[in-house]
Amino acid sequence: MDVTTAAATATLLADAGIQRVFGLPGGEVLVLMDELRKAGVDFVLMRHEANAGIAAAVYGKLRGQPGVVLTTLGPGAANLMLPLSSSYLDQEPLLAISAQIPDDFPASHTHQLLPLHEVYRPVTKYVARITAGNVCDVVSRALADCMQRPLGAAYLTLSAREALKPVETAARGTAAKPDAATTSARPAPGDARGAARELTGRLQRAKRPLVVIGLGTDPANATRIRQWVNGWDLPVAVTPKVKGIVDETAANFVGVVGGMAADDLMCEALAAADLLIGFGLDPVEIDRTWHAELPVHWILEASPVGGIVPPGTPLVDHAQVLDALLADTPPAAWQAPFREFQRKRSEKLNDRSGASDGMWPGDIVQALAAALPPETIVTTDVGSHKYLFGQFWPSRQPETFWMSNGLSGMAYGLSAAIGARLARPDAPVLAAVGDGGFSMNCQELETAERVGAPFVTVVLEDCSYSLIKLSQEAKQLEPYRVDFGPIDTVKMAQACGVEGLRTSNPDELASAAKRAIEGRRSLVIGVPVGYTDYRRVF
Ligand SMILES: Cc1ncc(C[n+]2csc(CCOP(=O)(O)OP(=O)(O)O)c2C)c(N)n1
Repeated sequence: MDVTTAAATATLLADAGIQRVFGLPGGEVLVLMDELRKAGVDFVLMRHEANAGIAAAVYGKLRGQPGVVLTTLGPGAANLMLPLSSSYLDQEPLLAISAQIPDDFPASHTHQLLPLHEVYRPVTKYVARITAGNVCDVVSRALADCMQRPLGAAYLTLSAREALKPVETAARGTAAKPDAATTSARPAPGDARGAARELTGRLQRAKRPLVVIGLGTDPANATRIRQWVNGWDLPVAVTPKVKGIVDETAANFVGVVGGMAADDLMCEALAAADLLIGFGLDPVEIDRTWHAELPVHWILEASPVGGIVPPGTPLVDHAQVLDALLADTPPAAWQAPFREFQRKRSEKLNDRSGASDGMWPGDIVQALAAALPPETIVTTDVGSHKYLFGQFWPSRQPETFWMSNGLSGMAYGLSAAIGARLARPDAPVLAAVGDGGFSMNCQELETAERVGAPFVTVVLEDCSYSLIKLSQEAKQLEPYRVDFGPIDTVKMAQACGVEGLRTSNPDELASAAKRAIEGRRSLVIGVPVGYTDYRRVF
């Protein structure tokens, strides 16, 4: 019996271990959607394609495979720019598939016709048209490319007409199944032992070394990294996207670098180091230029996003380097050289002088961190609250903290929480979002309920795009068009079928969040905050 191109696409995805595709359909993708259903791949129906793409990417990264998002042509496909850009800059593997106008339509047919391949090529690793003649190769290659480090995106189109065509015999079963575990293996031509030896030599001479771990680090190496930095008592910092790769409550943890709260302090700490070790450090996360101005000893296993490898830096396998280091004894003993920075960092959370009437930002983080289990997955949106949580949420386990940082795109937090909850059905999930970001996609709370992905959302309410308001102030500009009126968070939650409450009491916040997480229920908690309080925490 003839296999259609849509059926072959669905089977290839199912065979690659894809269990869910996220999206929002149009008439032109219904056949592929139906084939996915028949192949046992669930369709997670969302309320905006951008949200579906973000949820898919986080879901995929947590499962060690590409997330898949499916949209219609024209407007649905156009809504993919945000998640594809996010996947590109934040290394979250995402395969986007949309419909497209068939090639053999008359040239005068311009309805919903966009140059999608040309638009998405610069932010993806692979773009192709699925046809009856190439379906196996194209789908397999797209899945594999997403998982090559640096992880990223691929974009495929399938027209409704092509979807129905029988697969050409030559195209059947020609492609090997992509295996996420092997495709994500890095090419590591460099000399790992040599790199470890050189690093040990530099550490022997250093008085104030600081290991800075970044996005180009595979969480699979977390155990080795912890053994190394803890066993050698090395001061360690992380960028936001790898929060949790080391235990942030440990004595050797210096802080989060890369534009979060207390960034001036972190930059001072970086400048005070006499050996900066950029372990998988990727400048895509850093909004200043210290990575280019300070001498960094890079330990990279793949090129950073953007492909610029610092001159003279060999690419080496991190696991091999770490194994070689662990086979050695510490070359020196360091006397907590960043103690003063660590003290000042934690003081920031508790300096309430001149605090507003809102809940003190430090209390929000500390109350929730004390109440929720260490395996809680935290997602944030983008804004002042992201800087707060990015710096001060004490991540304790790998892959438990998710934010948009390379792109820094608002409306990430709730979508990421849905993806995380579906990927890790047993993990508690907390989304911390601003009231601006919340109003961009709070309708996905209904999605979360419908697809069985409950999580707790804390909305920091200050009726403003506060990060931008603070930036206006810093530039000594007049306050202008950065405030908005309140939208009742509690009613919004209830309108989506989710329980909501508002509190100004940290204990009530913590116990409500805890109860909801223990009861595996969704809950939205509105917390009034004063935007001026962020000034002190930053
Ligand atoms: C899609 C998108 N639009 C605009 C911005 C610019 N921007 C960054 S933070 C921010 C304010 C976010 O406000 P809110 O969600 O209320 O969070 P808060 O800063 O108040 O914590 C804006 C508009 C962005 N990063 N992403």
